[in-house]
Amino acid sequence: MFVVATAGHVDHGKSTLVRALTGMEPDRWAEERRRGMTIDLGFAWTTLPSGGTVAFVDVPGHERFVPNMLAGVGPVPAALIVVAADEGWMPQSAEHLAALDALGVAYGLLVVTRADLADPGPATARARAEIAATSLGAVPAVAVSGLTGAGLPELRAALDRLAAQLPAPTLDDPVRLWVDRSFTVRGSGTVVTGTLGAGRLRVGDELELAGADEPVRIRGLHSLGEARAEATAVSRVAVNLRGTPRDRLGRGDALLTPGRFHHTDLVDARLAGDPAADLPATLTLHVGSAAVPVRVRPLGPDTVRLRLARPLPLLVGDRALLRDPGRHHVSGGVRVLDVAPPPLVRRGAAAARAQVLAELDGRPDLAGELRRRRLIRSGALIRMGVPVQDLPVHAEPMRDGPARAEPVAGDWLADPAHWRRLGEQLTEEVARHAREHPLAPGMPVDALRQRLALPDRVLVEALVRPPLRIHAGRVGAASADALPEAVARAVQRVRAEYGDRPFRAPEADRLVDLGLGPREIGAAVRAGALLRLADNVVLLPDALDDAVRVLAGLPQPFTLSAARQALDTTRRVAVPLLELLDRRGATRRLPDDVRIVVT
Ligand SMILES: Nc1nc2c(ncn2[C@@H]2O[C@H](COP(=O)(O)OP(=O)(O)O)[C@@H](O)[C@H]2O)c(=O)[nH]1
Ligand SMILES: [Mg+2]
Repeated sequence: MFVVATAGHVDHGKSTLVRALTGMEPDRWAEERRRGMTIDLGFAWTTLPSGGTVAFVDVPGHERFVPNMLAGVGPVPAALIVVAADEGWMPQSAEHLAALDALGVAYGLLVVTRADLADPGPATARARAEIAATSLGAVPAVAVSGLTGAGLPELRAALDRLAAQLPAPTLDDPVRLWVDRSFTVRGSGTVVTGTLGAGRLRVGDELELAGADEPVRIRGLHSLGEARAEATAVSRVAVNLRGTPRDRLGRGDALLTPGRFHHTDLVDARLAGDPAADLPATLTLHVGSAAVPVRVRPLGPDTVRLRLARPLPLLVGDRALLRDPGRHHVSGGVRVLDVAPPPLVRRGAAAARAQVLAELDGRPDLAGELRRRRLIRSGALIRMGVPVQDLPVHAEPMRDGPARAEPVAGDWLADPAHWRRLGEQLTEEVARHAREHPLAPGMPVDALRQRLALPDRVLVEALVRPPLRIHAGRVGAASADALPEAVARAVQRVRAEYGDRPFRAPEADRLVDLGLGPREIGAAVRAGALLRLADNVVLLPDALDDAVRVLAGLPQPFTLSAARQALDTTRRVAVPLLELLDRRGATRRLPDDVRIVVT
């Protein structure tokens, strides 16, 4: 299906044209028919000569109803610009065209109506010149009469050609269905309609609705008046929602693929075209079918910060327009550059921000986002409209290596240079902590998290690299090398004196002579330099494996005394050593105080 919105001044024949093409009545309201004037959006459709379907969103032309017009064209990628031959270019011709331009609409047709009343030549020439200067560029023009039907076959053919030019919709993209109508159908409940610009909807799907805690579920789908199990972009759809009260949603709300959009009330954006120097401080932002008052804070020459009166599901790259409702004036288009911009608190922050924004163009840029945000969850980036997979990641300067889209921990993504700096900082913090607390068993992970200002413990854990290690919630050196000098020297002496008698533990006096008190022994044990069997009973750490080897050579089962002799040691060592081996499952104790080596 191909969806096209009308545009043009009131009474130029838009609704008459839609009626003539479709045989359907776009003016839905009694009041519209009584006054002969479109007030709200109308919807109609027909089959084209190619067999394809075109659906029209018919908009009001009166200046009072421009907000309704904008809700209709916002989500629609193509426009039918209607100008009456007898009246020519008029104020809302200009305002509607400015709106299409601001939204970046690139596909359209010029239809000069009421050609039975006047020569369409002058109106065509003027309109073409106006349109050529916008995002629509040079467009084909057709002269028609809604009264006589002249020109309608040519218009149908032109519509077919326009439909063929439109880019193929992206069906795998997340859904953001901007609601343009909501109503209640007896027996079915709440129904909303909109133009599905991307993605697909299926009966049974769950969707997100801003402000609703629970997802909403699709109970039924209609398109072009028929029930469907699935609707794909681009199409007009009516969605019946299960259990969602009518007053929960209306025009300007959006039904969303869950987890794919960030609701934001603060965006940084670039103004399109030649931004007016005297942009009012308060304007209305129109995007999709939504219209929200915004406060405008200029940042750079063509960049602004917008504070929205209510949050909207916006993505990087979104096009929107700013309008001054008091002056009936489209102030211009904006392109969203950042949907989660940093607060501007320090002096000079706004100027610095303007410099950052000057570099952005609204195209999602993973490496740039990582560089600016340094650390962010991939889900948060996706919700901003920055795909994390399948994106070309720009190589950073060689020494940093390429930016990586693989998480550094959990779903955290990091700027490579920042991650490397964090790693260095962590090493420094741990070293400093060790200097200040030489006998402490490393620095607590949470203290490190705070020192490095990291939002998540898993990031600290991921930054720990050998020779550092995490043990019992602390980060410290894994090897004896990092022990305080004096302790390391004492351990060396133990090694020299007992290396050839590995199961002889230094006597308590000897430990005192060596300067190995309980705290020093604790530090050496945590560093893996000594093995503690009991208070004041320590061995070198390889003793356990050696002991198992020796004991395995004994006739099984063996007694404590046999073990003591084989190991050439004393009861003081043999008893706790065998108990430790029991606990580790290397030996098993049987009745009568004999043991076997477990193989
Ligand atoms: N003679 C003539 N009248 C037309 C034509 N198209 C529309 N009209 C009349 O112009 C008036 C406004 O038309 P309408 O379609 O409501 O304009 P809209 O406000 O742009 O939707 C109506 O009285 C129509 O009958 C046309 O091609 N020829
Ligand atoms: Mg109308």
